[in-house]
Amino acid sequence: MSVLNAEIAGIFNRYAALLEIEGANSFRIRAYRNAARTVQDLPQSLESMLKEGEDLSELPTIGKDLAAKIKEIVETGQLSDLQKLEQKTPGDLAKLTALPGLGPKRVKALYDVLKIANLADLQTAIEAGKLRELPGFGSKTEEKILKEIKRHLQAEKRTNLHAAEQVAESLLRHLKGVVGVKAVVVAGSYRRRRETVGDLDILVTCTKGSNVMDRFIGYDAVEEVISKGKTRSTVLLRLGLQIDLRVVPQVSYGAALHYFTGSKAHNIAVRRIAVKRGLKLNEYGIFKREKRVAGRTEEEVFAQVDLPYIEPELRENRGEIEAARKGALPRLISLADIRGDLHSHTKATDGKYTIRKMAEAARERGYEYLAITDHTKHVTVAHGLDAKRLAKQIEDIDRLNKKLEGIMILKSAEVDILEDGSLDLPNEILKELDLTVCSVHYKFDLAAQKQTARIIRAMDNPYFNILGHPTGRLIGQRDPYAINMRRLMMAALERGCYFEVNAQPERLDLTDIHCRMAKEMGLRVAISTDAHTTATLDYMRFGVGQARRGWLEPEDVLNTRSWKNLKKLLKRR
Ligand code: DGT
Ligand code: CA
Ligand code: CA
Ligand code: ZN
Repeated sequence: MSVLNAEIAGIFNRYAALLEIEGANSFRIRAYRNAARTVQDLPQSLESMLKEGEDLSELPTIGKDLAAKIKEIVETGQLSDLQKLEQKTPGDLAKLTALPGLGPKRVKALYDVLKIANLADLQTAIEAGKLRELPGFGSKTEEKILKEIKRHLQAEKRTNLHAAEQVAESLLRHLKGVVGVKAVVVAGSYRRRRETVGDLDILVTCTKGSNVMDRFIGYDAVEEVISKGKTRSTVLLRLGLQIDLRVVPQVSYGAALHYFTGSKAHNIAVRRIAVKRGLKLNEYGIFKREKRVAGRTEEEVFAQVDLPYIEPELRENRGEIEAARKGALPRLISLADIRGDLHSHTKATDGKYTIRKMAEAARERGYEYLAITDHTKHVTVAHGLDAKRLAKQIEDIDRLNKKLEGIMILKSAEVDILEDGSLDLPNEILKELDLTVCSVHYKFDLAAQKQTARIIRAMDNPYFNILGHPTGRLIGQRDPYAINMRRLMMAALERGCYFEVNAQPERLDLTDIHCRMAKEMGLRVAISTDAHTTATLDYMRFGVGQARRGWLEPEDVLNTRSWKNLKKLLKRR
């Protein structure tokens, strides 16, 4: 059995949803949701941890009972408790509870009265105007739900980059051991670091007679073999993700890698240049009449059309070819440029580890500093800090900083922006901090003008430094709240405030497009993980990926600087 962490998390989430419909105890429901989150965030596969004999009940939020359930899933591919519950629950009710505005109680009512058991039933009922006849459902609710259904159906077809990464790494390990295989690489949108992928495109070079195709379709997360050939096969995984594998000859490796990395728009633009020069370009190489003149490496291919190497993240036909021609490509930021993390949580609120543990983990990553940004009191679900608890945390950090070597802990907080644009804690305590990250966590549905004014008002506070997850979106789950981005960025520039690129793989907020907009306006950003555990400090790679897609250079990013230099930039005018 080869079971991916994403599958285990999916099973736990599904179980939690069904428990909720059943009306189970909320503590139990939350335990499964928390466990799903832990599993999803783990850097290592649970399967391999079990193989190495690790005690899973030592992981945060995983007790003995859940550890046993994980073991069962890894060994059998399923959870018998979930199967039992599924038999008791009609249709696809679990999925329906995931729609905003439809809690488990309402889903149950819809089933009991209208026999709505899945998304399609629900859509039909809304289109027939049946929902509004029920108590508690109006035409506004109908409209909102319909929009969510459509988004849901679309989002389902794409897979989050983080889940795709877990699949890719596990599959690459599976293929690398095969006799005769020389290179295995993931191309497509995955290589371009898009936030979600439609499918994975894997490229292989190997010696004649290698059984790589048999090995590929034999990967045990495969649910269905869609096609199998000598040079191309396609499978569908249980997770719902499709994978294409192509075998190409060594002489074509670079051309194929360029072709299958895309994007399609970039490929078409490059091919147009080739055609103008009387060359033919395809996945096998660049040809002059019938003779192959390049193909072994991507550099060779670019050189034939007089272009320097263009990084995959830039290949969206958004001006990269013109920039390359002029020698004006950005020198993209990379993970190695990052010198610290400016957003992290601890046990004091909804994080899982102590300040010391988080700081040590940051030091292990070669960082110079880590900002501790626990929630403030308005976020009651996270047990947010009031001024008194924050004052105590500040003292703790001062003391720890004297003891710990090789890492500087920055005193900070993720300060809630209240509805009227004031900050959740008084300035008397904010002024004791090294910096603040200020975020919107409620009242997402204000009109754009109001939401923008609310945040600008918050920036008027002299202790506002960085706007956390600026749009509040959750990929495939929650739309960004309405704001006037250009006005907000302008307001930040005028006041000496900055924006965050939140690196949580389900946030990636700012998006690539907004990173580019910030750069063009001269607004610098912080790339921050918002880590709630030590391991998720590694989410930095997702933020850096997004920033690279937004053409950002080290200079554009605050946390490529030493604390000494960063401190100067944070000083408000
Ligand atoms: P995805 O899977 O929707 O996230 O996006 P991609 O970019 O991975 O697209 P995919 O998997 O359909 O195709 C992989 C690459 O193959 C794509 O980025 C560029 C190349 N490609 C696909 N179709 C065409 C085409 O019609 N013309 C050209 N020039 N290239 C194509
Ligand atoms: Ca793809
Ligand atoms: Ca594909
Ligand atoms: Zn937040």
